[in-house]
Formats: sequence, C-alpha cells, structure tokens
Amino acid sequence: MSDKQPGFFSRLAQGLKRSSSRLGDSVSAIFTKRKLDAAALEELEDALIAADLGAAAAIQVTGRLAKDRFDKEVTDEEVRGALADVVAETLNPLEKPLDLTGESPQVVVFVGVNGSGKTTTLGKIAVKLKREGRNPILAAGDTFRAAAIEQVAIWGERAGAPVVRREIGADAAGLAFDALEQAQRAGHDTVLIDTAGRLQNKAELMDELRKVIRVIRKKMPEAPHHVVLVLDGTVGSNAVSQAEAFLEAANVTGVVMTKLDGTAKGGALVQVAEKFRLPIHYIGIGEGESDLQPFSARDFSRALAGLDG
Ligand SMILES: Nc1nc2c(ncn2[C@@H]2O[C@H](COP(=O)(O)OP(=O)(O)O)[C@@H](O)[C@H]2O)c(=O)[nH]1
Ligand SMILES: [Mg+2]
Repeated sequence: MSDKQPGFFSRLAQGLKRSSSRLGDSVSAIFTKRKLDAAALEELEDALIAADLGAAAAIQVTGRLAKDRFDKEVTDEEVRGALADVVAETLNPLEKPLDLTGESPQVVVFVGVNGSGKTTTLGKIAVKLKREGRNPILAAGDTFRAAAIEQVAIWGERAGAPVVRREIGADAAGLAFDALEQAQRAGHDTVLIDTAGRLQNKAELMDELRKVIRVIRKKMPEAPHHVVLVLDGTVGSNAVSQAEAFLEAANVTGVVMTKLDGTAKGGALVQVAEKFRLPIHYIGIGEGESDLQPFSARDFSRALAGLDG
C-alpha cells in the first residue's frame, strides 16, 4: 500500500472498464426492476461465468444475493456490491507483495507463455527495485529469440541494472548459473531471471525450466526464492490451463497478471485465484515502467464490479 501513487485506483478502474462494463451491462439488463427469482439468479450466474469469473465465484455471488434478497426487488448497485464482496473475500488472502527481504541475493525466475508479459514485468520490477535502492541484476534467459535478449538489455538500461546475456541459442540454465555467480561476486541483492515462453515444443520448454531451476539450486540450495508465473489478462479462462502447465514444471510461488488495461476478461484473475490459491504480487495495467501495481484485492474487486474506490 505504501507505494500507492495518486490516481492509483482510477487508473485501475479505467483499465478494467471493459471488464466491469461487460459485467455491469449484463447485470443491468437482468435487474431493471426485477425480482430476484430463480430465473434471474440463473441469468446472473451465466453472465458472471461469461465474464470469465468461473463457476465457483459465480455461484457464491448468486448464493449470497439469494440468501438476503430472494423474491425481493434488487438493484444494480446491490448486485455489484455482492460481486465486489465475494471477489474481495476470494482475493484478500492472496494479496501478497513479492517479498525480497530474505538472504541475499534473492533469486526470482519469471515463467509463462510467450507474449504473456514476462520480460516487461521483469523490467518494470527492475526499475522499481532500483528506485527503492536495491541493486538487481538481470538475466536474459529467453535465449530462443534474439529480440527477447535485446528487450532485456533495453530494460536493463532503463533500470540502470547490468544484464547477463549470451548469444542466441545459448544454454539458458548455464546463463542463469552465471548470473547468480556474478550477483554473488559483485554483491547484487536480487537476480531477476527471464525465461523462454516457447521452444520447439511444450515438453522441451518445461524441461528447460526444470533444468534452469535445478542448476540455480546447485549454486544456492534455497534458490530460486520466487518463481513468478506471469499470466496474460486478455486470454480469459485460458489462463487456467496455462497456469496448470507451468505448475507442473516449476514450483510456482506467485502470480502477476498483465494487460488488465483494456481487457474485457479481467474476471479471469478470480478464477485463477479460486483454483490455485497462489499469492498475487502485481498486476500490469500498461506497457510503461510505472504500469505495474502492487495487487490490492479491495481495489481490484471494486474496479471489476464498477464501483468507486
Ligand atoms: N497493455 C499492456 N501491454 C503489456 C503489459 N505487459 C506487457 N505488455 C505487452 O505485451 C507484449 C508482450 O510482452 P513481453 O514482456 O514481451 O512478453 P513475454 O513474451 O512473456 O516476455 C509486449 O508488447 C508488452 O509491451 C500490460 O500490463 N499492459
Ligand atoms: Mg520475453
């Protein structure tokens, strides 16, 4: 909460506008002067599921409304309130900052499918850490694509942090090992390791991730301290199957959801939360270096429901 900037909530609310208005439009359509009967509840449940919230959360929202208001007239505002409450309760226990206070260096590996926002998130975090007086080093671990290596280099320049890189096609695990060694030697307190989101096939990708983690452990048995799964907020329910694949390969410790600016599918974060109960560290609301917000369950749920901060 301490690094909240002015306009923090309004920027989130603006970003989630397509998600909240999609929800709000269906809610308004259902509840214009209408009694909360079984048919209305069913329609609402369908609308919530269609907004990518997932069945469990949808049933909780309708269950809560049914308990208090069955056969009474309900307002749009009451439905939004119930939605915000259920979402906040689901997400509250998962609101956890990325904790880098342990032994130095703290090693963070970013995983996720190609295009999900790994490199951008890593870069934004590097900028943020530098501003906070930390001393990160970046590892351009997506050695599969030349552009990916260049992208880390650009973020390193922006942040004023060194980048460990090798030629395209180089061994990612070896590079991660080198980055950790360099961090220990030069006294860097954080190692941010980028990874590939696509190789020749999925099995190969997952094998590479396992190898990266194994090799890091050889150098520092407690590392990596965090394996952050970066999920794209625009893919809706597909985020769940993406998460499943990475949870199998790596001991994922937390989640960042990106691209919550302008998506109509922001409700998917609730579904992911419900299913995996993983800590949510940050959300991405744009491409720029300041477009990463520490996750707030309350703000997210109110913005998603279209309520004021
Ligand atoms: N609008 C928006 N774009 C984002 C966000 N995060 C990343 N991107 C963009 O998504 C694209 C893919 O991001 P990238 O970090 O390269 O993904 P990676 O393949 O997982 O490393 C880039 O064009 C980023 O600028 C976000 O929070 N909002
Ligand atoms: Mg990348």
